[in-house]
Amino acid sequence: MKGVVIKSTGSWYDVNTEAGEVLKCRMKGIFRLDDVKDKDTNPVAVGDKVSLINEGGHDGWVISEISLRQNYIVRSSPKHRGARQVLAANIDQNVLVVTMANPRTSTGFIDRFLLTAEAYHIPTVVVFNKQDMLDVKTQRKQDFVANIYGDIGYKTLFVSGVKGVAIDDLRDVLQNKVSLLAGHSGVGKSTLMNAIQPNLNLRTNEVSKYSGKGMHTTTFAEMHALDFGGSIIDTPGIREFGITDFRPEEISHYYVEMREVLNHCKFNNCLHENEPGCAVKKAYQDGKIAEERYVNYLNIMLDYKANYKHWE
Ligand SMILES: Nc1nc2c(ncn2[C@@H]2O[C@H](COP(=O)(O)OP(=O)(O)OP(=O)(O)O)[C@@H](O)[C@H]2O)c(=O)[nH]1
Ligand SMILES: [Mg+2]
Ligand SMILES: [Zn+2]
Repeated sequence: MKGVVIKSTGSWYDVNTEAGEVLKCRMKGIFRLDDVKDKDTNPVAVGDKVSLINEGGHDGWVISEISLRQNYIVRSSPKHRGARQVLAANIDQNVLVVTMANPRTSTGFIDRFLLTAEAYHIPTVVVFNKQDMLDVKTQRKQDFVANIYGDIGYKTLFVSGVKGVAIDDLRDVLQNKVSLLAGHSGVGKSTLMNAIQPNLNLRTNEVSKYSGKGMHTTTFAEMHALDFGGSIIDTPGIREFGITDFRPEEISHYYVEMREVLNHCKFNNCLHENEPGCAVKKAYQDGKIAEERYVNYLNIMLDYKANYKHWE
């Protein structure tokens, strides 16, 4: 029997089989894909294609094999420093949900997410939710931020899960694809899914008035089939998006607008900080790379130096 993992709670996995039935399965023994690393906290992720065998009885379904992944996206584990957690596997696109207020998503977070997605060759659509909540100042901020990403080729959408704004546009983006829905807790991921398909009835929760942050309502990633074709993976809110797998000199390759110019740097190991003859820094000074993007890049580099001393 073959199927796709649609939910993983640690010890049990829900697998949607080719026969269209959802089976509760266990993992037996320790076997791993080649691209599953020791530092992974979860050997099987939502979206993994698996084979099942029945070892007898109602609870007897066991995952016997994991198919090679077409791709996957990871974040650093919120619990174990240095460990990584696979958010989902075999995805066609990311839908990154952001909000400019309540809670506020920073461009630093967006950039870290996008560069990880680029590294794994997964296209990302940036969805600005809560359009009904914007005051003049936040609207201006949103225009500014959305332009940065639109200018370098990312598709952007402006929606409201609560007021039903542009939900049809979102459906168009999702149709017939496997999409990963990601973003901070409280940005409205589950609310948007309910707007797209009300029979999903996912649990949502208010943003804390005290901290201005979400309540981490969704606790496990789960894949849901869409009536109009495709499927979508709701995920728990991501607090931070640490970058786990890259070397510092790789980072600029995953910044789409830097990738175009970095071959012209004088030194081929240029980190685009203060090296002479740096084409990236020149592009920034000439206004061809947005200041926010470049400053976030420098901050990512500083982060590396503070946390990943072992790379030298
Ligand atoms: N005003 C407004 N509120 C929204 C909108 N979308 C979601 N919300 C509210 O934002 C809060 C958080 O929504 P959720 O859907 O639970 O957020 P989430 O991203 O799934 O959060 P986690 O599951 O914790 O990661 C809820 O109170 C929603 O009603 C919107 O478009 N406008
Ligand atoms: Mg949720
Ligand atoms: Zn350079």
